[in-house]
Amino acid sequence: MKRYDGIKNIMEYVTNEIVVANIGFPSRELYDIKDRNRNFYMLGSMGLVSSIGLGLALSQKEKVVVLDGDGSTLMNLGSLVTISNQNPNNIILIVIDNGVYGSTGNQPTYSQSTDLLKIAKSVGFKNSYDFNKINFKDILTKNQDNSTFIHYKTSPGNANIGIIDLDPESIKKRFMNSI
Ligand SMILES: Cc1ncc(C[n+]2csc(CCOP(=O)(O)OP(=O)(O)O)c2C)c(N)n1
Repeated sequence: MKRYDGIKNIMEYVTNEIVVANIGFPSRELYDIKDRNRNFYMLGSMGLVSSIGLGLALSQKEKVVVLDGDGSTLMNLGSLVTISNQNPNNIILIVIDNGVYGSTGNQPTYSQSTDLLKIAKSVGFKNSYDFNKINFKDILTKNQDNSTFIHYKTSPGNANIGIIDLDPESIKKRFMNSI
Protein backbone atom coordinates (compact mmCIF):
# COMPACT_ATOMS: atom_id res chain seq x y z
CA MET A 1 0.00 0.00 0.00
CA LYS A 2 1.29 3.42 -0.96
CA ARG A 3 0.99 6.84 0.68
CA TYR A 4 -2.07 7.76 -1.41
CA ASP A 5 -4.13 4.89 0.02
CA GLY A 6 -2.80 5.64 3.48
CA ILE A 7 -4.07 9.23 3.25
CA LYS A 8 -7.38 7.90 1.92
CA ASN A 9 -7.70 5.61 4.93
CA ILE A 10 -7.06 8.55 7.25
CA MET A 11 -9.38 10.99 5.47
CA GLU A 12 -12.24 8.50 5.50
CA TYR A 13 -12.76 9.38 9.16
CA VAL A 14 -11.82 13.07 9.19
CA THR A 15 -14.87 15.32 9.56
CA ASN A 16 -14.25 18.73 11.10
CA GLU A 17 -10.64 18.31 12.17
CA ILE A 18 -7.82 20.53 10.96
CA VAL A 19 -5.39 18.70 8.68
CA VAL A 20 -1.87 19.94 8.02
CA ALA A 21 0.03 18.13 5.26
CA ASN A 22 3.71 17.87 4.49
CA ILE A 23 5.34 19.50 1.45
CA GLY A 24 5.21 17.76 -1.91
CA PHE A 25 3.18 14.68 -2.73
CA PRO A 26 1.50 14.31 0.68
CA SER A 27 -0.16 17.70 0.15
CA ARG A 28 -0.91 16.98 -3.51
CA GLU A 29 -2.42 13.60 -2.70
CA LEU A 30 -4.52 15.06 0.12
CA TYR A 31 -5.75 17.77 -2.27
CA ASP A 32 -6.72 15.09 -4.78
CA ILE A 33 -8.42 12.86 -2.19
CA LYS A 34 -10.34 15.42 -0.15
CA ASP A 35 -9.73 19.12 -0.63
CA ARG A 36 -11.28 21.21 2.16
CA ASN A 37 -10.83 24.67 3.64
CA ARG A 38 -9.51 23.09 6.81
CA ASN A 39 -6.57 21.49 5.02
CA PHE A 40 -3.35 23.44 5.25
CA TYR A 41 -1.02 22.44 2.42
CA MET A 42 2.45 23.25 3.67
CA LEU A 43 4.28 24.15 0.50
CA GLY A 44 7.71 25.24 1.63
CA SER A 45 9.39 23.98 4.71
CA MET A 46 10.44 20.35 4.89
CA GLY A 47 10.54 19.24 8.52
CA LEU A 48 8.27 21.93 9.87
CA VAL A 49 4.75 20.58 9.39
CA SER A 50 4.80 19.04 12.88
CA SER A 51 5.87 22.39 14.35
CA ILE A 52 3.05 24.17 12.51
CA GLY A 53 0.65 21.51 13.79
CA LEU A 54 1.91 22.01 17.33
CA GLY A 55 1.36 25.77 17.11
CA LEU A 56 -2.20 25.20 15.92
CA ALA A 57 -2.89 22.61 18.62
CA LEU A 58 -1.62 24.90 21.36
CA SER A 59 -3.49 27.96 20.16
CA GLN A 60 -6.97 26.51 19.70
CA LYS A 61 -9.14 23.65 20.94
CA GLU A 62 -9.90 21.73 17.78
CA LYS A 63 -8.17 18.51 16.83
CA VAL A 64 -5.18 18.84 14.54
CA VAL A 65 -4.13 15.93 12.34
CA VAL A 66 -0.60 16.29 10.97
CA LEU A 67 0.48 14.24 7.95
CA ASP A 68 4.26 14.13 7.99
CA GLY A 69 6.85 12.11 6.07
CA ASP A 70 9.71 10.00 7.42
CA GLY A 71 12.41 12.10 5.78
CA SER A 72 10.89 15.31 7.09
CA THR A 73 10.42 13.88 10.58
CA LEU A 74 14.07 12.85 10.61
CA MET A 75 15.06 16.35 9.48
CA ASN A 76 13.39 17.93 12.53
CA LEU A 77 13.48 15.27 15.24
CA GLY A 78 13.61 17.99 17.89
CA SER A 79 9.98 18.74 17.10
CA LEU A 80 9.00 15.34 18.55
CA VAL A 81 10.64 16.28 21.84
CA THR A 82 8.86 19.64 21.90
CA ILE A 83 5.45 18.15 21.08
CA SER A 84 5.69 15.35 23.64
CA ASN A 85 6.75 17.79 26.35
CA GLN A 86 4.14 20.42 25.49
CA ASN A 87 1.74 17.49 25.23
CA PRO A 88 -1.41 19.12 23.82
CA ASN A 89 -4.08 16.41 23.82
CA ASN A 90 -5.56 17.61 20.51
CA ILE A 91 -2.69 16.80 18.14
CA ILE A 92 -2.44 13.55 16.19
CA LEU A 93 0.90 13.40 14.42
CA ILE A 94 0.89 10.73 11.72
CA VAL A 95 4.21 9.88 10.10
CA ILE A 96 3.58 8.21 6.77
CA ASP A 97 6.79 6.23 6.49
CA ASN A 98 7.53 5.10 2.95
CA GLY A 99 11.26 4.78 3.70
CA VAL A 100 12.19 7.34 1.05
CA TYR A 101 12.20 11.02 0.15
CA GLY A 102 9.27 10.24 -2.10
CA SER A 103 8.51 13.73 -3.34
CA THR A 104 11.99 14.21 -4.77
CA GLY A 105 12.65 10.85 -6.41
CA ASN A 106 12.59 8.07 -3.82
CA GLN A 107 16.07 8.44 -2.36
CA PRO A 108 16.22 6.18 0.74
CA THR A 109 15.93 7.74 4.21
CA TYR A 110 17.33 6.43 7.47
CA SER A 111 13.88 5.29 8.54
CA GLN A 112 14.84 2.05 6.81
CA SER A 113 17.19 1.39 9.74
CA THR A 114 15.99 3.83 12.44
CA ASP A 115 12.68 3.04 14.14
CA LEU A 116 10.59 6.23 14.32
CA LEU A 117 7.96 4.65 16.57
CA LYS A 118 10.65 3.74 19.11
CA ILE A 119 11.99 7.30 18.91
CA ALA A 120 8.51 8.72 19.59
CA LYS A 121 8.07 6.42 22.60
CA SER A 122 11.53 7.21 23.91
CA VAL A 123 11.04 11.00 23.79
CA GLY A 124 7.91 10.64 25.87
CA PHE A 125 4.85 10.20 23.63
CA LYS A 126 2.44 8.32 25.90
CA ASN A 127 0.10 7.61 23.00
CA SER A 128 2.30 6.16 20.28
CA TYR A 129 0.93 3.58 17.91
CA ASP A 130 1.40 1.59 14.75
CA PHE A 131 -1.49 2.59 12.46
CA ASN A 132 -2.10 -1.02 11.50
CA LYS A 133 -2.63 -2.07 15.11
CA ILE A 134 -5.18 0.55 16.14
CA ASN A 135 -8.73 1.56 15.39
CA PHE A 136 -7.90 4.97 13.94
CA LYS A 137 -11.50 6.15 14.03
CA ASP A 138 -11.55 5.64 17.82
CA ILE A 139 -8.31 7.56 18.32
CA LEU A 140 -9.58 10.38 16.12
CA THR A 141 -13.04 10.70 17.57
CA LYS A 142 -12.47 10.05 21.27
CA ASN A 143 -10.87 12.64 23.52
CA GLN A 144 -7.25 11.81 24.29
CA ASP A 145 -5.32 12.68 27.45
CA ASN A 146 -2.02 13.24 25.65
CA SER A 147 -0.50 14.05 22.28
CA THR A 148 -0.71 11.14 19.85
CA PHE A 149 2.00 9.82 17.53
CA ILE A 150 1.07 7.31 14.83
CA HIS A 151 3.58 5.49 12.65
CA TYR A 152 2.06 4.47 9.32
CA LYS A 153 4.31 2.21 7.23
CA THR A 154 3.67 2.29 3.50
CA SER A 155 5.49 1.38 0.28
CA PRO A 156 7.24 4.05 -1.79
CA GLY A 157 5.42 5.58 -4.75
CA ASN A 158 3.56 8.76 -5.65
CA ALA A 159 0.12 8.92 -7.22
CA ASN A 160 -0.20 10.08 -10.81
CA ILE A 161 -2.04 13.31 -10.03
CA GLY A 162 -1.88 17.01 -10.78
CA ILE A 163 -0.56 19.88 -8.75
CA ILE A 164 -2.47 21.94 -6.20
CA ASP A 165 -4.46 24.44 -8.17
CA LEU A 166 -4.37 27.14 -5.49
CA ASP A 167 -1.80 29.84 -4.85
CA PRO A 168 -0.11 29.88 -1.43
CA GLU A 169 -1.93 33.03 -0.32
CA SER A 170 -5.35 31.51 -1.03
CA ILE A 171 -4.39 28.33 0.82
CA LYS A 172 -3.43 30.40 3.84
CA LYS A 173 -6.45 32.75 3.69
CA ARG A 174 -9.14 30.13 3.32
CA PHE A 175 -7.50 28.02 6.00
CA MET A 176 -7.32 30.93 8.44
CA ASN A 177 -10.93 31.91 7.73
CA SER A 178 -12.06 28.34 8.41
CA ILE A 179 -10.63 28.09 11.93
C1 LIG B 1 14.97 21.95 3.99
C2 LIG B 1 14.53 21.26 2.73
N1 LIG B 1 15.33 20.35 2.15
C3 LIG B 1 14.93 19.73 1.02
C4 LIG B 1 13.73 20.04 0.45
C5 LIG B 1 13.31 19.34 -0.85
N2 LIG B 1 12.29 18.33 -0.56
C6 LIG B 1 10.96 18.60 -0.66
S1 LIG B 1 10.01 17.30 -0.28
C7 LIG B 1 11.35 16.32 -0.01
C8 LIG B 1 11.19 14.87 0.38
C9 LIG B 1 10.32 14.67 1.60
O1 LIG B 1 10.41 13.32 1.99
P1 LIG B 1 9.50 12.73 3.14
O2 LIG B 1 9.40 13.67 4.27
O3 LIG B 1 10.02 11.37 3.49
O4 LIG B 1 8.07 12.65 2.51
P2 LIG B 1 7.51 11.89 1.19
O5 LIG B 1 7.68 12.84 0.06
O6 LIG B 1 8.29 10.62 1.04
O7 LIG B 1 6.09 11.63 1.54
C10 LIG B 1 12.55 17.03 -0.22
C11 LIG B 1 13.91 16.45 -0.08
C12 LIG B 1 12.92 21.00 1.10
N3 LIG B 1 11.73 21.35 0.63
N4 LIG B 1 13.34 21.59 2.25
